[in-house]
Order: sequence, then structure tokens, then C-alpha cells
Amino acid sequence: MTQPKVGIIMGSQSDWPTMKEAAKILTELGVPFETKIVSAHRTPDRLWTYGKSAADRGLSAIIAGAGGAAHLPGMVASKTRVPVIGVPVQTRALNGVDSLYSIVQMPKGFPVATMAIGAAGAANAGLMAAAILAVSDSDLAGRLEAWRDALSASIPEEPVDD
Ligand code: RP5
Repeated sequence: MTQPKVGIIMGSQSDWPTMKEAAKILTELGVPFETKIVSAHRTPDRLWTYGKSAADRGLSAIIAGAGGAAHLPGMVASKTRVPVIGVPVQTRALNGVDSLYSIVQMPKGFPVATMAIGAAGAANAGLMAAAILAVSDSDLAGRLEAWRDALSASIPEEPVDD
């Protein structure tokens, strides 16, 4: 089995439809990853163990998504030096602004690279993790360049009626 290089963690099963977008990107780019439900509030011991073991297990980036009082990305960042990319999951009550504010305002010392709210943020988290790995993996760098070129090439020059 291939050793995962990226960890995708989320606070709840209900975050998976959003976080799946990160998984899709990593699959397209051929980056080995793992997916886990790790909740800062409901499974704090699991969070502790995950953060503590992340570097030794060979993870090079962690994508952490959560909604509402979204402490997961910040808490995992406090337990590991592996770069943490935070995804604010869109919520019904406050539309994800609660998640965004919970993730983005980290105190000095424990950074979380915070993405946009929702699915676009999760997809960008996948791309960001790939970009981090691509710094020391030229094959992946080539695949990432090709992915970006294909996206650019897919954008029409002029708008059309629906
Ligand atoms: C957070 O609470 C999770 O990340 C999720 O976004 C939110 C709601 O969780 P559920 O009540 O749907 O399990 O911890």
C-alpha cells in the first residue's frame, strides 16, 4: 500500500461532501492521501494522537475541514509542524462565516493556511497541498503544471447564452 503523503481530516461525516473535493484533486494529481473523521470536540483524544503522529508517519500536509465552532485546523496545527490547510465548511446557521472566522484568526506561532468557504476552498486545499509537495517532487510539479494549463485552456474567450 502506498504511504499517504497528505491527511484529509474533518470534524464530521457531514463535512465529507465538501472535503471530497480535496480528495478528488489529489486523486487527479496522483497524490497518495488518507481520509479520517477527527473532531476537536467529540474525539479530542483522536485529534491529539493524529497531530502527534503526523510528521513521523510521513505526512507532508494536512487538510483540515470543519464547520461552525471550527477548532479542528487550529488544534491540529498546535500539535504538529506539518503544514495545516484549513477549510471552512459552509454552515446553515451562519453560511460558513462562523467556520471561516474560527479558522483564520490564529494567534502568532501556530499558522493555518485558510482557504475559501465550502467546496471551492476544499478543492483549493487539494491544490495547495499538491503545490507544497511539488516543491520537492518534480514529477508532481509537472502534473500540477499540466492540470493548471488544462484549466486555463478550458476557459472560453467569449461568453455564450445559456
Ligand atoms: C463540526 O460541526 C463539524 O466539522 C461539522 O461541520 C459541524 C456539524 O457536525 P454534525 O452535527 O453534522 O456532525 O464539528
